[in-house]
Amino acid sequence: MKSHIDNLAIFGGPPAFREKLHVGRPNVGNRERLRQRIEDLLDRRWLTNQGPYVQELEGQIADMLGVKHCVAMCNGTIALEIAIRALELSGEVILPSFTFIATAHALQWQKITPIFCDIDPLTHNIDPKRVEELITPQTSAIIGVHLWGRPCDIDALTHIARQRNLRLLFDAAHAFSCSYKGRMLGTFGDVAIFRFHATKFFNTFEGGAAVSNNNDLARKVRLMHNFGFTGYDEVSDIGTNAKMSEVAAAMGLTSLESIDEFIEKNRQNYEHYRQLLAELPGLSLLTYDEREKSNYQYIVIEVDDDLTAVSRDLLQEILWAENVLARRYFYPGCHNMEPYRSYLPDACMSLPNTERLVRRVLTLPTGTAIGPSEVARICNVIRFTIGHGNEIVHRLLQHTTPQSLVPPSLGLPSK
Ligand code: T4K
Repeated sequence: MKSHIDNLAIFGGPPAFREKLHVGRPNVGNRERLRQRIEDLLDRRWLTNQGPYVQELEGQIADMLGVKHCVAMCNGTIALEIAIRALELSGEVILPSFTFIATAHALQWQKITPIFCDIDPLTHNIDPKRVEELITPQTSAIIGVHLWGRPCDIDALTHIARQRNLRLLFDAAHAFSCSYKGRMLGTFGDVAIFRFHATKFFNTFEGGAAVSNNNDLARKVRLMHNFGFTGYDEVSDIGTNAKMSEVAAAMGLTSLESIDEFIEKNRQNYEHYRQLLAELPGLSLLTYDEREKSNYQYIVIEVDDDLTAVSRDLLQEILWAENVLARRYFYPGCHNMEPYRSYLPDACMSLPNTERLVRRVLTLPTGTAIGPSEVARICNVIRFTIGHGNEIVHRLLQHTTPQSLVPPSLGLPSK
C-alpha cells in the first residue's frame, strides 16, 4: 500500500503488481465443457459453414434477447458492415465520434460518409438533440452506440428515425445482456450488432452477431454473410465470408453457461470500485442504472483536472508504472483519427462534449481475472495519487518539462 510518494513506482518504488494487469482479460467458462465440445466437433468433422454449434448458439442468443433472428459472424466489425450493406445505406450516416474506430470505418469502408455527432456528457451516448441538427437530404441512417453497455436514448432516436424516414442501427458491441426499460438491447431499431471478441465479458475468441426482428433484412444478412449462396450452385446477391466457425461457437455456448457468473463477478468488482473511489475530489465513477440489466464490464472513471492537480494522463502514467494498464478508451475520438481528421479538420468545433470527455475518461481492470484484493490495491494507488496530487506534480516538475508533466521513459502506447 502506498503511504509516501516515494512508494509510487513512477518515483522508483516497487510496483503495486508484479504482473501487468490488463483492462479486460478474457473470461473462460468451464474448460471441461469446452474440451468436450471441441472433441465433439472434431469427431463430427464439421468445422464451419453453419454447423450445429453455430445454429445452437444463434438459437440461444435469439431466445435470450427475445429477438426473432440472430446471425452469428466471425467478428463485430463485419457484422456491422453487412448490416449497413443489407440496409442499402448510402450518402451520410450520423453516429457518435466517441466510439471504437470500427463503427466509423464500417461506413467509410463502403464509401458512406460518417457524420460525427456530439454526445450527452452525462450518458456518454449520442445526443438526440444534436442528431436532428445534422440531418440533411443525404442522410440515410443513424447509428446509436450503447457505450459501456448503457443504452442510448432509444425512444428519442426511434422517434427521429421514424419522423425523418431514416434507418436506425445500434452498435451494441458493449451491451450484450443489457436492457432498456426492461427490454433486452438487440430488440430495438432495424438491426443491432454485438461483438464477442476475446476481451468482451462474453467471448467466442473472435466473433459477433447481427440481430433483428425484420424477416427480410435477416434473410439478406444471412445470405450476405455466406457469399450470397442460396444453394450449392446458386448465388442471389453479392456477399462476403463472415461465417462463425464451430470452435468459436463452442466457446460461445460454453461462455453462455457461465454468463450469470461473469456478470456477477463484474458487478462485485464494480461495487468494490464504487465504495473505494467514493468522494474523491475531481474523480467520478460512471454508474449503471440498477433498474436495468447490465453486464458491468467496463469500469469507467472521469478525471476533472479543474478539481484535482492530477490530469487523466498523469493518473494513467502513474497506474502504468504500477503495472495497472488502465486505458483511455476512446481517445482521441474518431474525428481525430485518420482518414476523418484530414477531411473533417473542423469537426472538433461541433463536438465540444466529445472533445472534453476524451481527455477525462480512463477505464480500469475488471473481469473474472481480478477480485477484491486487486481492486483494493488499484484504488489505493488512485486515492493516494489524487490525495497527494500537488506533491506529485511538484516533484515531477522538478524533473520534467511543465508541458508534459509525464516522464517520457514510461513510453505509453499511442492508442
Ligand atoms: N464497436 C464498438 C463500440 C467496439 O468497441 C468494437 C470493438 C467494435 C465495434 C468492433 O468489434 P470487433 O470487430 O472487434 O468484434 C479492444 C478490442 O480489440 C476491440 O475489439 C474493442 N472494441 C475495444 C473496445 O477493445 P484494445 O485496444 O483494448 O486492445 P486489445 O484487443 O489488444 O486488448 C486489450 C487488452 O486485453 C490487452 O492489453 C491484452 C488483453 N488481452 C487481449 C487479448 C486479445 C488478453 O489478455 N488476451 C487476449 O486474447 O481493443
